[in-house]
Amino acid sequence: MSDPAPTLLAPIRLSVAAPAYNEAEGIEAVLAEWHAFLSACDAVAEFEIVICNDGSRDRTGDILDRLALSYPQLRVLHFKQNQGAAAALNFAIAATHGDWVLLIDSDGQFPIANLPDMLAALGKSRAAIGIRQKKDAPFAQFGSWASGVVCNLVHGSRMRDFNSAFKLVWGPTLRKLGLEARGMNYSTEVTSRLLECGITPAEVTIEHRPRTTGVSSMKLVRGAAHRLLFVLYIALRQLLLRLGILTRPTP
Ligand SMILES: Nc1nc2c(ncn2[C@@H]2O[C@H](COP(=O)(O)OP(=O)(O)OP(=O)(O)O)[C@@H](O)[C@H]2O)c(=O)[nH]1
Ligand SMILES: [Mg+2]
Repeated sequence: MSDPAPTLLAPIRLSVAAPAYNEAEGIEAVLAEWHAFLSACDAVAEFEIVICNDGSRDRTGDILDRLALSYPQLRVLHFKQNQGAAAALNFAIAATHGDWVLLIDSDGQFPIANLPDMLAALGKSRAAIGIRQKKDAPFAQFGSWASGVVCNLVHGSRMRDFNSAFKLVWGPTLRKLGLEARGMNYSTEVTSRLLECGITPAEVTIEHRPRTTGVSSMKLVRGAAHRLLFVLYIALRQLLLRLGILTRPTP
């Protein structure tokens, strides 16, 4: 049986889940921003922040461990070796307990002040996606646009930002999705899996800042190749689901 539908009448119990890789330069300010905002947010009854340090080579892990001493709501998980953003995010998601989980990057590009707009947009849906004002390099923008077009086509959906990493998802559903991606395709995968379960995420335009700290470790050519293969996998998966060769997951 599927979980009972969520209601949003009262302040929520929220988990924030994020991957972090070599974010030493900005992570302290980002955590301070999240903590201050969530502590003061009327829509949030209680919160936890679960961050997985993805085998960072800089001081990200040490800084997070130190911050956990001052922020009781912060839980830090560590990978000894770098496993990729999706693996780190999945590990963080599995450790969450909240009724709602906010997926967010830890480089400060998504202001957490977008949360009330996400909550307002939810309506009766179990998920909301933040539509970014794209400021990426043209090549990355094209890759994101093209993969969004193909994913919408195979799902028969019309998501305006299929690959946005900023999402608010009903916790029991998210924790059951059984995500498989390891690298940078996690945002595409979460949207795809939600649609597979019959959940059409609400969408709302959000503020999205350019990266101001740390260094992007995105590998353009390898990233593009992985994205292409991943989108092909999603297309094949949808075909197998339609043919009844795979079992359709329940929300
Ligand atoms: N690039 C990268 N990011 C990782 C990894 N593991 C965890 N992350 C985190 O995943 C999130 C997204 O990575 P970003 O490099 O910011 O990806 P992006 O936002 O698409 O690219 P930028 O615009 O360059 O920031 C960040 O919070 C990273 O700290 C990893 O192995 N590589
Ligand atoms: Mg980023």
